[in-house]
Amino acid sequence: MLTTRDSISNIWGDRTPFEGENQWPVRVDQRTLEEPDRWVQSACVLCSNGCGCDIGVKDGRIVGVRGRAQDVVNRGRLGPKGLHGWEANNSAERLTRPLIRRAGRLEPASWDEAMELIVAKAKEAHQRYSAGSIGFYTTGQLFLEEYYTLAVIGKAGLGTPHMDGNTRLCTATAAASLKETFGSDGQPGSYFDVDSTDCIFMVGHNMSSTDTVLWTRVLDRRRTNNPPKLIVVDPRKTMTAKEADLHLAPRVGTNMALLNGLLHLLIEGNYIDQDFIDRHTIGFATLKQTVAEYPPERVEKICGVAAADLRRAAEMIGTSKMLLSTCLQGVYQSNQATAAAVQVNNINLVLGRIGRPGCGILQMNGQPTAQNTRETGADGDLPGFRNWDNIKHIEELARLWNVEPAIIPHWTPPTHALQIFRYCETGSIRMLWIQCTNPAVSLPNLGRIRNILQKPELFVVVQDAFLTETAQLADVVLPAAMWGEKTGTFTNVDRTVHISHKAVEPPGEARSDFEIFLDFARRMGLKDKDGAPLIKWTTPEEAFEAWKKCTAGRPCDYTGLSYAKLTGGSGISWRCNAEYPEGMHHPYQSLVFPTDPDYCESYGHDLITGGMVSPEEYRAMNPAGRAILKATHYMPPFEQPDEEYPFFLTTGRQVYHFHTRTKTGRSQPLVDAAPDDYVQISGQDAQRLTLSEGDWVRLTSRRGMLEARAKIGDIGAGEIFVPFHYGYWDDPDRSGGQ
Ligand SMILES: Nc1nc2c(c(=O)[nH]1)N[C@H]1C(S)=C(S)[C@@H](COP(=O)(O)OP(=O)(O)OC[C@H]3O[C@@H](n4cnc5c(=O)[nH]c(N)nc54)[C@H](O)[C@@H]3O)O[C@H]1N2
Ligand SMILES: Nc1nc2c(c(=O)[nH]1)N[C@H]1C(S)=C(S)[C@@H](COP(=O)(O)OP(=O)(O)OC[C@H]3O[C@@H](n4cnc5c(=O)[nH]c(N)nc54)[C@H](O)[C@@H]3O)O[C@H]1N2
Ligand code: SF4
Ligand SMILES: [Mo]
Repeated sequence: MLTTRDSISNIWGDRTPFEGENQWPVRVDQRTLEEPDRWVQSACVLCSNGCGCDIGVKDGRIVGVRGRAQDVVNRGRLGPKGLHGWEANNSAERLTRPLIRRAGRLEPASWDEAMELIVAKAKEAHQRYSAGSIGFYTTGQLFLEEYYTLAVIGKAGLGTPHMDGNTRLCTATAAASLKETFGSDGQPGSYFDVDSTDCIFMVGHNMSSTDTVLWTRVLDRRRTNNPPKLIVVDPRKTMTAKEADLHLAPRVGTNMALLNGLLHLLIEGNYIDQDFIDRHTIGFATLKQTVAEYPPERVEKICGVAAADLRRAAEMIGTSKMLLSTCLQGVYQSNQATAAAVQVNNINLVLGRIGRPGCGILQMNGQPTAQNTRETGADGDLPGFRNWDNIKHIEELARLWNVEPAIIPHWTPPTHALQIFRYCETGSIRMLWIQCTNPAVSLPNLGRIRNILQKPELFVVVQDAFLTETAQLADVVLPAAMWGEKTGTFTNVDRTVHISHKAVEPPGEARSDFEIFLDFARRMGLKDKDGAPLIKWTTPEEAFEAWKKCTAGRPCDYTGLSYAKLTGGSGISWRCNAEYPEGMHHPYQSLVFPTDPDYCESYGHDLITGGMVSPEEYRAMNPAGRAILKATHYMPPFEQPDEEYPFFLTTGRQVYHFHTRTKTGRSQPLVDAAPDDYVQISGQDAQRLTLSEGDWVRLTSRRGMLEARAKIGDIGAGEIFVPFHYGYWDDPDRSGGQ
């Protein structure tokens, strides 16, 4: 038994100050409850940071983890979730057998029975109502090989456009903003930028709680004689904001005005790099004209941020030599999400701060493998960042998979998750297969979602490791193997690919998602156009090799990677190919962006109306390898506080729990550290309502209701914050977000 540090009381551990690319000292964090008899290489799946770790195994059970000293992402460090979350694997509540609903009750069944029922329902729906009657709602937490298999089944086997991930609630905006600006998804920045930058700008990103190990890297940089400046934009005074040199606290939903104001000051103050703008971007004139309408005094009125503070932010950013910008849910889940994320891209671009050390953009992901959902097309996009609106890209995939181009859905944009649920509600989708996500807790408007999942005409399959709130509403439940119980690869925010080897057997009859998808394809008899099996791989490694072929020549080129290369050392970032065999920190170091009309992933949208830019319009714009500066005006949120509902409610995370707590809620130290929900409210509002710390509060909105204890302070007047982790399973008598 070894615990190198108490990550509950000391979340980030002790400081190891450093400066300079790749100079972050090693600190190996370990928590093992028994002495392992072997260690198995993996990476953590409790956030998108992607820390390299080894799984400690004794007598066929996981007994702990330790960080991998040689991994470039974390140099051995792990945060509280990483050090504790593995305990869920050993929970007695794991699903061990398939379940089928019979006479209203979920009852144990064999795999044959469960899979035959799923296949019969899928065939029936397909034959009677076409492939459009089958929908998939997947996740940001499976492995690359699993997603790619699923994507090929959906696109080339069934031909349904209705496939999306919970990444729609999460970081679809990151992808969308990168497509609008750079023509394709793919992270411009790298964690290495933290090592050398002199300025960090975090917008709506509570890094100290949600990417604890990346935050550790930031803190270690800031404890030197030459610390990078830190500017944080968040309505709450989070632990992240408390560390900042400058904290801008805009009203919820006003990012757009603040960022336009900042762009205006950067242009007006002549901090911009005109030569870079002329050579490497288009759209500057319109951007300049648009943001000119956001002088600091107007921004102050809209956002509540003092004009002097905005000026100071512009000066701090403008006078720096480098800039690392990050965005997360305070942008992506807020008003004008894509448009605001795009303005953050624009800030780096007008300053010419991209594609070199210390100069990056991290349009963050949240879930550990969200990047792969997008790359492989399991979210509806096309694999390898291909463009569904470009027939040449469709033909390429058809050749690769040996199918007719017509089967690959490309006649309309891919259906997004909320529209999939809408089709389930209206009845055109008859079968919904949910994997590795818990929408009965995590989708908006829960009452409605639970009603949809319970519709008798809708056949619902849920593939999970636990009998979640969602699984309880399913017609068939498939018990899934989790991380540690299967082999595969996944890619973190800064494109670093890790391999996670199988360490232990799954409990009971649980099977990996990979095996389940292969079995489905086999039983469905999915074939290519020569009558051979559509899915031509049987092991994760073979799937990875097939995936590599799909990425050749695309921005996310994996062709230089292999299981052997990923095993033994550190994770490696793409693009990784013959030209860059050790991967790339800055995919845009050449300053040629993937905006060429024949190459780009998307022709983009109007950021106010969402209307698509046509291929002809895009060609006329002729970006030809230059980044696109897209300008947008601020629009107030559709729903504003009023007399009946006087507060703005936002929801998010706290450090000790992951999402709906199916994992972290099964680790006693994490439960003890954060046992319950809370309602964060300002001191001013608490006084007015005569609320004291810990008092019970009932929140009601137009859509639901929730009861929890008050936590007072560190938030603006008129605003309320609630962690979204807490569902129903611990106290059925209490209202946890109805
Ligand atoms: N501990 C922990 N870490 C996690 C996760 C977890 O569940 N727990 N989940 C992972 C996942 S999937 C995700 S997506 C990430 C999310 O990570 P973050 O985005 O960092 O976390 P959130 O708490 O969702 O939201 C971030 C901040 O946005 C602020 N905010 C709200 N509205 C606005 C606004 O209008 N403007 C601005 N500027 N800020 C606003 C909130 O006050 C909040 O502090 O975390 C990942 N890491
Ligand atoms: N109110 C509010 N709602 C939100 C958010 C918010 O900030 N506020 N954030 C949104 C965001 S950013 C996110 S990412 C989502 C997260 O929402 P969810 O995806 O619903 O949350 P999780 O609890 O991570 O659900 C993952 C499920 O997969 C299961 N699982 C784990 N490993 C495996 C595996 O290997 N295979 C299979 N088949 N199952 C497995 C787990 O048991 C769990 O039930 O919530 C979104 N909803
Ligand atoms: S920062 Fe994220 S990936 Fe790293 S240990 Fe913590 S939860 Fe795991
Ligand atoms: Mo997320």
